[in-house]
Amino acid sequence: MNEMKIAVLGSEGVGKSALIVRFLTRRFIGEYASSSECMYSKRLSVDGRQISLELYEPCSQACDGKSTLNDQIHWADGFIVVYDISDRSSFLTAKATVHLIRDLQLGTAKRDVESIIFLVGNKQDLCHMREVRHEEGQRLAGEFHCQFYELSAAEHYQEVALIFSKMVHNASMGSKAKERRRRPSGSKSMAKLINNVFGKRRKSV
Ligand SMILES: Nc1nc2c(ncn2[C@@H]2O[C@H](COP(=O)(O)OP(=O)(O)OP(=O)(O)O)[C@@H](O)[C@H]2O)c(=O)[nH]1
Ligand SMILES: [Mg+2]
Repeated sequence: MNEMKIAVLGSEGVGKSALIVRFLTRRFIGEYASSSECMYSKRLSVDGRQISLELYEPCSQACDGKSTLNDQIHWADGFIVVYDISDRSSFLTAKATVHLIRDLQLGTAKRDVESIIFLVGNKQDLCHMREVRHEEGQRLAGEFHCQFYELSAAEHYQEVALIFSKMVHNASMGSKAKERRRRPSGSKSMAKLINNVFGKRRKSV
């Protein structure tokens, strides 16, 4: 069984949990507790191979510390960097994150990092409140040679599923020679996930 580790990064409230849970359950669930980091596990079959997939979402507050982000970058096989198209500051955070991933990955391994970083502009349904133009996302992705998607976790299940399966495919093609680090936290049980989903109410967008 191959192991695969994907980190879903981005500033607070951009929809990281929404995207992950949409992929895992097909459902859009609007509210999540965000006080702790989360690890989600799923087994799936890709190109005829069994893969044990781990999706990691750091606590967004802790994400500010560069050393923590460094750990996540060394741990993961692939990165989904999310911003909210209606929040320019989240785009700037995404830019800094992509920058750091490229720097660290290029510094530690000579493998092709382009296919394992996806830049994702979420909340496309809020286009009437848009602060980041589609072309800006495209340009940033072009600059860093990563893949760019714009979508809505709330409205587009197919696109969300496509992104995750593409990432799993791309990351599984990459070299597995990278030394494994300990994962940042333990796996999240379904009970904890459900707790997270229903445990805390937050203002809807
Ligand atoms: N309109 C709209 N709202 C969304 C979308 N995706 C997420 N949201 C909302 O944005 C808010 C934050 O979503 P989360 O999934 O908790 O975001 P997060 O990035 O996990 O946030 P933290 O864990 O707090 O860092 C919630 O109120 C979601 O309902 C989307 O595609 N469209
Ligand atoms: Mg979250």
